[in-house]
Amino acid sequence: MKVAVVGATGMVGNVMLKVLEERNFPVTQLIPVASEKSVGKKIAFSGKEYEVVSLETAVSMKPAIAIFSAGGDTSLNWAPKFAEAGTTVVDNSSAWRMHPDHKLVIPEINARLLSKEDKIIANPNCSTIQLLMALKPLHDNYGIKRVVVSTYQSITGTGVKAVNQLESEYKGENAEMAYPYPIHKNALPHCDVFQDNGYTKEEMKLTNETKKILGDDSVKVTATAIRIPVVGGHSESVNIEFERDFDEAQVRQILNDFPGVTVQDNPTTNTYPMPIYAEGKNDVFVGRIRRDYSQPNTLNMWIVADNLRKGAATNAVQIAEYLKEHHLL
Ligand code: 2RA
Repeated sequence: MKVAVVGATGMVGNVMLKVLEERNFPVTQLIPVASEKSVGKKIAFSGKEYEVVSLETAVSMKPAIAIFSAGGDTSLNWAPKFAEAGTTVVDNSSAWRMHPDHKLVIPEINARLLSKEDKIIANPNCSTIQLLMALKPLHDNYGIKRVVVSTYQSITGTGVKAVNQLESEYKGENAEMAYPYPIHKNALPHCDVFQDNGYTKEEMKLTNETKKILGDDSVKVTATAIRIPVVGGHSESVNIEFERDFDEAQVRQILNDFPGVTVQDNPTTNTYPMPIYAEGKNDVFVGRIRRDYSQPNTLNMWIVADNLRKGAATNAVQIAEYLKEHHLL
């Protein structure tokens, strides 16, 4: 199968290539795509070398699938061109996520909605994916009324410039700033841009995407997204109010039984999810599961995942796997 990776030289693009290889996705020809300045660069993939090509060239090569991680503008302009040429696009940008005609997919949750007619499919935001992997099985069992989530996000979500800023600040060197302030020894309550309502785009993605993926506008979500000097993955402190009461042991069982979720939860052995453990893994890790005694039917938990993997590349590749396995290409 001819597969294009648009943004192949970027941080997420690199992980997409790694995940495609790891999962033996049946790539007969890779089409690495990047900006003009990278055209001609060589990319090693599955024991072969491929040359980076331009977007125009990639469209003309008619890949079966094009997995995008190249920013919203590129997706808005080029996903339709690939789709018109018969390519199915899986897009990791925010461009199509809330578009009413396009599906927002986490395979373990709603891949069954996909059809051959879906030519541009949206990959949710990284912090949304890991949150929903835990929320969905609990929503099905207990009905979620309201979610309060605080995220503690890896600088890899911002990109290479942020990683370089932290490294420079750590060494006491001048840094090209990815953030308005130092990130070393700091925590920034500022992920993406502020909106008129006082929330950042990142926080509103958690609110809006959660409702779309659950298919339930009645679920209330409020979020605070924080950037911290960590590289392994995003962490989330989540408080969930349910319609119905729950049993904590049953909650653990429901979560552990959900594909792609691993419960790590034993305070007596200091067992709980951490970014240094989640890094490089594809599962979503849940721990610190405990009743919120301040109000009925309410639960606290801690969710950690590698934001470049399940939060981006792995989820996108899993969508591609579902499309192939269900003959939807
Ligand atoms: C972030 N979720 O972490 C956003 C984009 N990857 O910055």
